[in-house]
Amino acid sequence: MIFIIFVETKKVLILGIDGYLGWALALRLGKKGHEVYGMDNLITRTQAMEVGGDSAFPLPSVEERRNIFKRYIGPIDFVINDITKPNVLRDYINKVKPDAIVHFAEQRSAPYSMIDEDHAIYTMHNNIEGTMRLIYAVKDHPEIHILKMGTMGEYGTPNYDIPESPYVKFEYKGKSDMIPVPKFAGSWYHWSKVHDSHNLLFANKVWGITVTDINQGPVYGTRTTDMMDGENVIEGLRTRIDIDEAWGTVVNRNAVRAILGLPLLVYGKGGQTRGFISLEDSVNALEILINNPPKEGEFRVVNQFMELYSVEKIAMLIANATEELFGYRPKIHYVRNPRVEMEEHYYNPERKILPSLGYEQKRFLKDEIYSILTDLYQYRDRLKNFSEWTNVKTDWRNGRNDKNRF
Ligand code: USQ
Repeated sequence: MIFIIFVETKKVLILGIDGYLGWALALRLGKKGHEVYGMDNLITRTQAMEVGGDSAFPLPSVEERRNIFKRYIGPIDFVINDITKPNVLRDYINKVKPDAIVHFAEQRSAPYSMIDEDHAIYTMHNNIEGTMRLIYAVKDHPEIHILKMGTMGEYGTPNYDIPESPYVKFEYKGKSDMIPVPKFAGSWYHWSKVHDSHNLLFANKVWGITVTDINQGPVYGTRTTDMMDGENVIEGLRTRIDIDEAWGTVVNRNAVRAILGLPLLVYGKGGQTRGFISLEDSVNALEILINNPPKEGEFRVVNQFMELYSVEKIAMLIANATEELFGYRPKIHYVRNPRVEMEEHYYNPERKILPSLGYEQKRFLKDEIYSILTDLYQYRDRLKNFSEWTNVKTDWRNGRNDKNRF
């Protein structure tokens, strides 16, 4: 007997389509026959350069991206615009009438938000305002499913199991009530996402908008299956990969340091534990959440991560793989932690929703690190230009620029 699985195709609007996750998700959705619409103000391209970085792989222009997408994947509408501007989003949503909107269009770097007062205020303004524009654009449209990319860092590292729900029971002096899950973020960036989550929760309560609030851990990886032609990556389909101190996350950035023969950086004791997820698994999870929306008017919280690792363990995995692939072993430097965070702590977030939707992890960090190192190695001459900017630059405690920074 032959079973045919029918997946309804949808119109999906990706805000932040030019980014690491946005582009990778666009490829996936396009490949699966969904109609892909995207908007981006391209600011990450400029902001990465502001701090001495750039994508590890050269990034095609928007025009080139549109063309290569059409050639390999299918039709796409990729609009350059800023969602924080009045009416931009409302007008585009009214034109496209999407089934789902995935919101990545935010300043996504914790260090960038901690550089100084101006960067902190920019982060708050940009992130909160963009989400508020989205909320007002869809307030009368509960039929549109909003998937908001938040972060596991909204919770901080509490000494209790992190629930996967908007509310939790709170007891005080013999009385109890359901309150929003307490959060204690670790940077202005992470706090901006907490404020976003609260604003969305309030809009859900008042107007019944339909939301999946995704709390994702740090993402790693240089490719997804949608960028591949057999064993080879189609270079023009690659997504941006940041590797500098502000925009590169701990796995990708230390992988570049390994390629360049620099010591891997572990902040403080290195016991900081996070819920990591590969780019491939992130895209798979988002696809499942889009295909399985919550009920109209529901606010669904999803903790999106696959494996818990300490940053020390990650450095060891990278050192081992580098030695195996290239015959030298990078040193591991334990540097004074530039952040204010716990370096040893309990960490046990709940994760039920994705498994309940049939989600299965496809990539594991201990294996994926080999493809990351192999991909980056091809670009080592380009990466040498950014080596200085992979060093520690931003110190949470002084809250201003390193004097040699710019
Ligand atoms: N760390 C090191 N060495 C480094 C860089 C970082 O030990 O060279 C440590 C940090 O102290 C931190 C952990 O690694 O404890 C993670 O840092 P990160 O730079 O990989 O990630 P983070 O700044 O927390 O932010 C990243 C993304 C952000 C996303 C977040 C998910 O930039 O957009 O929201 O991961 S989470 O960490 O769960 O909040």
